Formats: sequence, C-alpha cells, structure tokens
Amino acid sequence: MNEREGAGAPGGSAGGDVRRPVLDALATGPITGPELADRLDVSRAAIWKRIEALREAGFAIQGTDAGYRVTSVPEYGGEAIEYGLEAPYRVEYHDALPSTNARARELATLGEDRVAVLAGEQTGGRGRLDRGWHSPAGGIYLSVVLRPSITPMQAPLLTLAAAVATTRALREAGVDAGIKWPNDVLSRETGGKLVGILTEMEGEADRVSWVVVGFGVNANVDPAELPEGATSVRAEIGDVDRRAVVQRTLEEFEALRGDPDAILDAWREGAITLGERVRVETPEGEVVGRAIDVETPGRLVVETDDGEVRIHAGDCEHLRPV
Ligand code: BT5
Repeated sequence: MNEREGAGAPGGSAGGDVRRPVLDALATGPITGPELADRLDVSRAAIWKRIEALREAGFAIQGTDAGYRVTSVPEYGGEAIEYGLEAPYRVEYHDALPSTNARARELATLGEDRVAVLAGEQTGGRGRLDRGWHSPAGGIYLSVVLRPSITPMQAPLLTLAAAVATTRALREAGVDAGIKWPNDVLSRETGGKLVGILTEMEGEADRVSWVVVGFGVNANVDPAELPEGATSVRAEIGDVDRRAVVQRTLEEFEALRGDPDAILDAWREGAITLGERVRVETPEGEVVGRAIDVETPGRLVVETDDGEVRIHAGDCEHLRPV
C-alpha cells in the first residue's frame, strides 16, 4: 500500500495508510472498530477518524452490533469508486480539471503508479494530435497512470486494452458499443462516437518510464453539447451509473493489460472495423481497402488492391455505414 496520503484523503496522518484498507474491509461486510484496528494494526482512534471522514464524504455508515455497516455510497467521487473496486488504483477525484491527462502526467513525473485521475468535467480536454475533446459535466473523464515494464513499441496495446475495457463496461450497462480501430468506441446503433482514448508516455528507446491512458466517455450528457458525429449514453439508452462504468472499466483494463494475446483476442471480438471497407489517413498517405485483422502491438492489416498494408497509426473511416 502506498505510504503517502492520497489527495482528498482526510483523516490525519494515519489516514494515508488506512484509506483504502478501511474501504476494502467495509466492502466485504460489517466489521467492528476494534476488529478493523487489529486487522490494520492502527489505533481505534485512527479507524474512528477514517469512518467520520467517509461519512463526511457522503457514505452512510451505521454502527450496528455486528460493526460498521455501509448503507449507501456517494453517487460519484474518488472514494465512491474505490469502494468495492477490484483493481489496485488510488482514485483522485476533482469536480473540474483542465485535463485529467495533464494532471495524470504531473503525477507520473512525480513517480506515482496506479493512480486514476477522475474529473466531473474538463475545461481543456484534449484529443490526439492537439485536437480538443468536449468535456461537459456528466461525462466520464478518467486517466490512469502506469509504470509498466514494456517498450514504447508495445504501448499501443494499452490503447487497445482501454478500448476493450470501456466497450465491455458500456455493454454491461446496456449500450450496444463496438470498437473502431484504433481507439474509438462507437454506438453500433447510430455509429456515433461514444468514447475517445488518448495514450501518452515518456521513456527511452527500450523502456517506458510511464504511460498515461485517458478515457473520455460521453455518458450522461446531451448530444447538443457534443460535436457532430458524437453520441452519448444518455442519447442511446438514458443515463447510466457512472460509478459502475468507471469501476468496470478499471477492472477490465487491469485484468487485460498485461496479456497481449488476450488484448488482441478481446479487441477482435469487440471490433466493428474488421471486415469493413475503410479509408485510413496515415502520416504516409491514404490507405483504402478492407480491414482484415489487428496485429500486435496494434497494427491494422488492410487488404488493398496492391496487397496487404500494415498501419501503425492513423485516422480510420468506415466506408459503409456500421
Ligand atoms: C480522441 O481523440 O478520441 C481522444 C480523446 C481522449 C479524451 C480523454 S478525456 C480524459 C482524458 N483527458 C484529456 O484531456 N483527454 C483524455 P481524437 O481521435 O483525436 O478525436 C478528437 C476529435 O473528436 C475532435 O477533433 C472532435 O472532432 C471530436 N470530438 C471532440 N469531443 C468529442 C466528444 N466529446 N465526443 C465525440 N467526439 C468528440
């Protein structure tokens, strides 16, 4: 466990150490203060302070004979996401940020690992290639800081894993989502863009020092607040529980990210690009043909009139309606 006190972790000096363990213990059922103190090897006063801090953060916690029992969880926020989260991320929540990727990069350069930065809205959200990302309140703006043992060449796999993770989380929530190579998640119903992913990294030729994977999900927002070509979960099926979507996204991402074969299989399964006729704008020019596969670490294989072409990066357009 992280020795530092997490941002937004009230509860005094002991709060940093017991922040997540108290949440994890409460998530498994009622437990008494003395039992918690014993298990975590801290004072009862530290536990009491932590419980009070959670109540202030919006948790309803009853003191019963069996111990502390959580009866309701805040709708959204750092601790709300951490409660019951089956992935080892500390969650840092802000009501508003210019960009969660920018904040995550800051944390990455400070040496942090496995932190998820979450914002209620963004005032300077970014897409790829210096494009902007509309980030009204009600959407999901999430950036994960990682220090994986991979080469920069392998980093695109994380983008694919992120697309798979969000697609699965959205499908579980009832949205008919599918992946467009490499990093967009679309509604299969309307073809509108639901999710964008932005991966940034720093490192040397043979080793990444950190990676930031940013997820932008048009969740509970009106399409009128989004650019043309975009859709939202609200428009597709109505509002979702953003907390559940973030938790499932982090859990799926964490479960997949170390296994390149599993990432590619899951990507193929969730993809809507494969089999489609596509036009891909690449730094080397335009490629038109039929998308037939994706290969490690994320290359799209396109069958063209002149043979197979492998594309590392680019903007992909489906030439038939999806
Ligand atoms: C992306 O770029 O799709 C990556 C977007 C990543 C956003 C997340 S939010 C959390 C984290 N913090 C950040 O600052 N960024 C990440 P790209 O493929 O370049 O698509 C950008 C283009 O999509 C723009 O030029 C617009 O045309 C369009 N666009 C902008 N906002 C959109 C939205 N909310 N929904 C759908 N399309 C949008």
